[in-house]
Amino acid sequence: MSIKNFSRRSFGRTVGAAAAIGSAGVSSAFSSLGPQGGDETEGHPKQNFYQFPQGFKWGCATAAYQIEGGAKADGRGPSIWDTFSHKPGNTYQNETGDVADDDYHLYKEDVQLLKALGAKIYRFSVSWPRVFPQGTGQPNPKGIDFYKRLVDELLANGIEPFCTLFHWDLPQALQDKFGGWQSRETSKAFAEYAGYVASQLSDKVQHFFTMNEFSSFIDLGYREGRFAPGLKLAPGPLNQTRHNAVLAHGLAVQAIRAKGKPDTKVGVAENAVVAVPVIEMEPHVKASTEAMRQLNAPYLTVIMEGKYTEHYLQAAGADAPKYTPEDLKTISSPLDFVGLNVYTPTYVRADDSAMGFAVVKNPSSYPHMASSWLNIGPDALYWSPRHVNEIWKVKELYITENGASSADVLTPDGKVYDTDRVMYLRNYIRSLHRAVTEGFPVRGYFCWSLLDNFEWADGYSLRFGLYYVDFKTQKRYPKLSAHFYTELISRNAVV
Ligand code: PNW
Repeated sequence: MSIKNFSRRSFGRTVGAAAAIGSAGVSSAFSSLGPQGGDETEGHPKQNFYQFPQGFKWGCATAAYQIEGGAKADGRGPSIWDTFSHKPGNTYQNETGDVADDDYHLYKEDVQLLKALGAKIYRFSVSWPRVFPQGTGQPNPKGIDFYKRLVDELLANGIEPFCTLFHWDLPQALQDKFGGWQSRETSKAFAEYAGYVASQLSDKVQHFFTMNEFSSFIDLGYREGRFAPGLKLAPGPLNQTRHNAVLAHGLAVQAIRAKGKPDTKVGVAENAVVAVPVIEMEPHVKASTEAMRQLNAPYLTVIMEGKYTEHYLQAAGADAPKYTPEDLKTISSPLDFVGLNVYTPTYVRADDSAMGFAVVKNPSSYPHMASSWLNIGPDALYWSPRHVNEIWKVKELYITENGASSADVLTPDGKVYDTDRVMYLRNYIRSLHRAVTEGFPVRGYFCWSLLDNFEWADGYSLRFGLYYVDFKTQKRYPKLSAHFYTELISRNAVV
């Protein structure tokens, strides 16, 4: 495609309201960028070395509190994120998820956005306080109905629903009554809720994730206080809180199996620390494998192994969690698949310490995306599935999140040229391709995220969407990255 061609061709109609984006929407919004399906690299071999296996599933992920809005609609109870975001000083410009993307009302349009990308899978989360406004007790029929309608809409559009049960919006009632995850009463309540949702949705939803990202909601919420509920616990209570969360996961796995349809599949979506060897050679590779186990000790490692690593217990000393052998059995209930949220690498080298590895601190020049923590390291998307498979021999893996924040600018004619996000995705997905080619059982990839949304403590200041959202009008605009992803999906290859 020549430069001349680029400037001469029209940009297509500005795609405004979500409803306006039909299945041809993404490509028509960027029609100047060339046709779909062909190979435009004139004079070059037409082989694509990044072809994914047939049947590999591509899709997007979102989370209830980040997109739904409708905070008081149809009997929804408050969550700890409602309380936290309404307390001045906790979020960027005191922003809240009260309205967010208003997906509670616009979900049909948002399903069309997915369809326009060609997505075959969608990972959404259920808002616990929509279904149980008080956390336990009587379910709210209007709450679960919303998810039934969403699932029907997805299926009617050829998109397979993947359901996450906990993406951080704990019912406020459970925080008030039990201190949230500080008590195993909350773990038990979670299992009841999970079983109920499975009983209601598993006729149409096959895959359930219990929790999303233990370290984010526990360590940021109960240790650093940057996330809801905004606590800064001492090491002892913190370790107990972590334990209660993995216990909740295990109890929920059992409840879903007990209450769901027989072929229901259960897993977890974890942002495991990804240990990447500083150089791909022994002994750094070996060191990174051990680092992967040790650095994930309180969450993924105990879930997969049924015990805390000796090093974790030793380092915690008197602050180690209190638990029974039965707890460990529950926590390590067998899973059908593991979901990995992958954003950044943690570099590791071999050293002479007892554990045989050291974490290497990045220099201040290390590149990152708009989020200051989002260091760019495509290799993470190779090493995460490789380590998890080599250490724990999993049946199936999904990349349950991967994506990037970018300082997106909407041009007057409704375009967003997020070249940095495209660069990020292209390189990460190439690394994923390597993992798949080497035989690690990754079955699908969910891009974070479908559309710009409430980015927790960062409010609406950081945008992760493939679709740009004008939060004043609720109009959605496909970004350049949406066009990129549409092409990638249609060819099942990196473009
Ligand atoms: C994940 N960190 O969160 C979540 O699952 C999403 O809800 C979120 O929007 C997305 O990644 C992008 O941030 C994280 O500070 C939040 O390292 C913070 C961190 C990592 C992940």
